[in-house]
Amino acid sequence: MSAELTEVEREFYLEQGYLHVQGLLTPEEAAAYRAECHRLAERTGNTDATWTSVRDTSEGQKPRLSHCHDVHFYSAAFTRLLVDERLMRVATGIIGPNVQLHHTKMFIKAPEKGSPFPMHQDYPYFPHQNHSMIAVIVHFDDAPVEKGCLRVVPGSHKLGPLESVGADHHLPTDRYPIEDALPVPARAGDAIFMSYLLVHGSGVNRSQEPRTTVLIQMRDPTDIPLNERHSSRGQGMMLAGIDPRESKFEFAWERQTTRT
Ligand SMILES: O=C(O)CCC(=O)C(=O)O
Repeated sequence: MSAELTEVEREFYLEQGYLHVQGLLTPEEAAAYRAECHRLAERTGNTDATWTSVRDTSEGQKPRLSHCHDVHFYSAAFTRLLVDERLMRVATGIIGPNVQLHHTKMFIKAPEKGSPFPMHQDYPYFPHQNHSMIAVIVHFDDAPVEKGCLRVVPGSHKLGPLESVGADHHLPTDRYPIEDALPVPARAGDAIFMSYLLVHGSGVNRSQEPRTTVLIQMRDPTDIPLNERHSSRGQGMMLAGIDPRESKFEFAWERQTTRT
């Protein structure tokens, strides 16, 4: 890790596997991003992303979760968010000076029945050799417990990859019930960073308000993916520093061609 984090932040992240940064964005910035998300959801229509294992639960009401993958391909506001210096201070502090985009996704948990996320690690979706991958969940409105805030198992990143079940790769619900995990309630403008090995999930949004977030997944560019299943638009874009793997640049007229 670089010296970008404070000592307290560094210790907390290393021990717990996540870091809750309060007020990373101002309330005004969060409100503007929130409006951008809701406009995007209106433009892109019904894109429910409720996990298969919870689709038919929740007291007979179908849970709802609006979703958009690769948000930075829909609005330049999100492209600016990706390289926000306050976000990159923490990302480089955890990953190192070079930070590469893996993917982004917006989630709007509907009021009253906003879908839960079963407890899981992000690891099985995009395993990497050195486990440099982290996510940050940027909150654009308040996410108290009743809104289905993020829940984590502190320190679980130290367990390494765990065996997951089902098509959506969640952890066995009897061993990892959502209710037993630590709630991390957040305010609009807060950002929660976490290792892709951290066991996490979130509950149902039972409140009258939607819960609006964007999740950004990032890695060290030298970390090697163990499979190529999870590709996204813009993957590989550098958010901080450089890609040290780059092959030497050549101007077009310097290239050797075999044509005569
Ligand atoms: O937004 C949340 O509550 C959790 C999202 C999550 O865990 C994921 O997308 O992997």
